[in-house]
Amino acid sequence: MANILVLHGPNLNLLGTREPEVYGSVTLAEINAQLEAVATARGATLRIVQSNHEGALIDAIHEARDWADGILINPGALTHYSYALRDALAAVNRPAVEVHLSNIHAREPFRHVSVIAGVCVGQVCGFGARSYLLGLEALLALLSDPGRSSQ
Ligand code: CA2
Repeated sequence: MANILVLHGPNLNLLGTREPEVYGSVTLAEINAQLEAVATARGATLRIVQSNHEGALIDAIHEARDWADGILINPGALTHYSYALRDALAAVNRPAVEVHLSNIHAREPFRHVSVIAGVCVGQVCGFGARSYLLGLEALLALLSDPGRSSQ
């Protein structure tokens, strides 16, 4: 059974309450419920953390070393500049999938760069809440791949 850390970065607690034209009308609680449903169907366990604080996200990544098999992360705006978050993901040596609701490559130039992408196995963006579900499916498929070398 796979244990997955799901991380939501700054401001994602506001989902569904503001800017629905950019981020949709689904709330974070609804996204989390959908993720739990996928996890249950796949026999996986999730621990879900949302924080508006970079350090709290980094602490959760460090703690994941002790229990998690993989990490699903929407780093929010930290995506574009947090080398500290990148270093934390690299340090724990667990496969991570980066997800975004919006297509960051079709938005303002500063959002085109992810400093996180290089330490993730892949990125899913632009599919709204479905990006999270696709990202979780991809991570679970990777973890159950018999040809994958263990960490
Ligand atoms: O598209 C995404 O998932 C983002 O990670 C969302 C971040 C943004 O900074 C990234 O460039 C792309 C912003 C999250 C803020 O979420 C809000 C939700 C509702 C109202 C206001 C902000």
